[in-house]
Amino acid sequence: MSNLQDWPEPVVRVQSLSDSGLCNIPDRYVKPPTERPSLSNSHDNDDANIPIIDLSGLYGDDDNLRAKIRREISAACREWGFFQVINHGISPELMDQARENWRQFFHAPMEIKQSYANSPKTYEGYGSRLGVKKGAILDWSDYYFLHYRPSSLKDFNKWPAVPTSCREVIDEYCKELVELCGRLMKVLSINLGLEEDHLQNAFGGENIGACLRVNFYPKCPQPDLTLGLSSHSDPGGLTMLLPDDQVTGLQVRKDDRWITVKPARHAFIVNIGDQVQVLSNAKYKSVEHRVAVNSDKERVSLAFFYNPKSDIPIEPLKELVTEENPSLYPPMTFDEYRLFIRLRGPKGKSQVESMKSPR
Ligand SMILES: O=C(O)CCC(=O)C(=O)O
Repeated sequence: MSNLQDWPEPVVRVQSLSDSGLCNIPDRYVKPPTERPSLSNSHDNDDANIPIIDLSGLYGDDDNLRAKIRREISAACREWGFFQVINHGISPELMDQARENWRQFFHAPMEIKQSYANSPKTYEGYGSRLGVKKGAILDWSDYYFLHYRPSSLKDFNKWPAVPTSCREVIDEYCKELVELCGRLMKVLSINLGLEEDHLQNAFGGENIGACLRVNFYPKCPQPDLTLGLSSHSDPGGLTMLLPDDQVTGLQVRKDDRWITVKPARHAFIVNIGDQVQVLSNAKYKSVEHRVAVNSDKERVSLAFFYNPKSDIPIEPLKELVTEENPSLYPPMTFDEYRLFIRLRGPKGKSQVESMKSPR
């Protein structure tokens, strides 16, 4: 893993570039024309949106309502791989506090942020690029990455101490999200025709992994030439995204279009990751998404990743493999799998596609 020891070039903070007031972005942020967020293939002005699902009935005792919500989730997983959940049980105040604490962190003096600078070995801390390819075209964003689970990887010293409430709020926020993901995992498992704990057990039961990446997208003087985050599917299991409450930017690929997500108030945006695609033998698919930036407003988002235990083999569940639907993927641990993105950075769906077993 020696090529993950350090960044191949000096790290430049995108926030510093943005704050310098430059009019033209440096060449290394300029995307090839086919990858730019051109208005002709993105649809932020139409009504298209990912499904919004009200979870309140999931916790009550109305069986019909619960069945209806499960059906809505099933359709969203099959048709979109992305949906928003409202009335999910996590307090709106906690969501706002979590986002606000991170906004304050990104507005803290640079020397404080630099004291958390990350390396590609674990990615933990304050970072400004994904992937270690020398000369790569970079994304217009900074981020902070931290581990929440397993407990052996959770290290408060690697979490920001600024603002002072940050660690406590993030701890509470992540705890609530682990519970919400556990509830969604049961729904997905039942919807796949399995026992309700089956999918969770395939993730390693209680020993799941969970981490948080907080994305900070500074204002960009030439937003039509670059992306805040290049197209990718998430390598893990499930992602729970808390988007900015003021600024849109997330785009989801639907067929050959890019749909700009219009977030519902205090919703989480849920998406299927590559590990659920593998376990479900592609009944559910992870979906490409990317982030556009803009010249007027910065944007903050919190992406919480709920992942399988990192050292157990993940392969299609035998209940979902039949003669007509043979296993599409060989077993691979999540540790092995995520090396790809740690080395190469976001690359559409190329990783999960490249895994397909030869036929
Ligand atoms: O900022 C966003 O809306 C999306 C972030 C994302 O896709 C990620 O962190 O993987």
